[in-house]
Amino acid sequence: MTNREDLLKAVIDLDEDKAYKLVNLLLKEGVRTNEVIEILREGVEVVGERFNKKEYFLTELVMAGEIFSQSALLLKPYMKEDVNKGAKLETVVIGTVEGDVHDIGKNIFVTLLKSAGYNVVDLGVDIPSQEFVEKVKETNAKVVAYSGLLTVALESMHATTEALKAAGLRENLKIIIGGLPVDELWMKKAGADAFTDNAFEGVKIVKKWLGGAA
Ligand code: B12
Repeated sequence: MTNREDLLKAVIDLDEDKAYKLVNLLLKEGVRTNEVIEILREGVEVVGERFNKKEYFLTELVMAGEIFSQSALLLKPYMKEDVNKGAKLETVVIGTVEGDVHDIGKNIFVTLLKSAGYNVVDLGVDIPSQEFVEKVKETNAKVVAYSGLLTVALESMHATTEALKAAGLRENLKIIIGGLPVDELWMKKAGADAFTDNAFEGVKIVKKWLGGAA
């Protein structure tokens, strides 16, 4: 088995120590953070499928989340090398929308945006629409980003955009949504301008909007 396959297996088997060793090994071998994240994601996706089939339970979901979060910390120093600096220090407001507490993917996107030189205001998880509105107003942000992994997050994303519209803030604002289930339909229903399930792609989109080296 290659180290990549070993890592995938370690995540699926929830073998924490082995997973961290392999992440470090791959990084030392020069494998890009993007690729390591994709392997980890594939692993937690299998964990999610097993959870659906009732082969794994909430404890295993928590474990999978922990493995991903800790691995993301190992990746952090390498991410800086994998994104180019943005030209301007514009502000991006981000949060996981109301009803959803998944934040591992959001945190990866936040790290990448910061590495690219943006000023990121991370509201956290389970954020009511009004909190997004207040922060956008306060910071004069040109981009707002919603993260969400649960089906119910779509309703919250829609509500947040409606609240931004009601506050008269939508016109000069770009909205990007991200998370495992997002697609074009979600983007339309959420009233957003862009979507992606890849944090690196997300940074490229933000750069296109705000300026900065591609
Ligand atoms: C870990 C995990 C948890 C952890 C979360 C820990 C944490 N701090 O985030 C815990 C245990 C808390 C949890 C709880 C629950 N979970 Co959960 N969880 C997962 C799991 C296994 C992995 C998610 C993950 O972190 N993936 C890795 C990250 C890196 O991927 P990602 O989020 O997609 O992020 C990438 C991109 O999407 C992107 N990105 C993410 N956000 C954003 C935002 C922007 C703007 C951009 C540009 C990019 C971007 O960047 C990342 C890197 O590219 C998934 C299974 C799966 N297939 O994903 C289930 C899953 C999401 N959970 C699920 C469920 C059902 C739940 C619970 C309801 C379980 C329960 N019975 O209590 C609760 C809900 C709690 C709540 N209110 O939110 C379901 C959702 C089903 C659905 N359709 O709604 C899933 C799909 C599992 C399944 N197959 O059933 N969960």
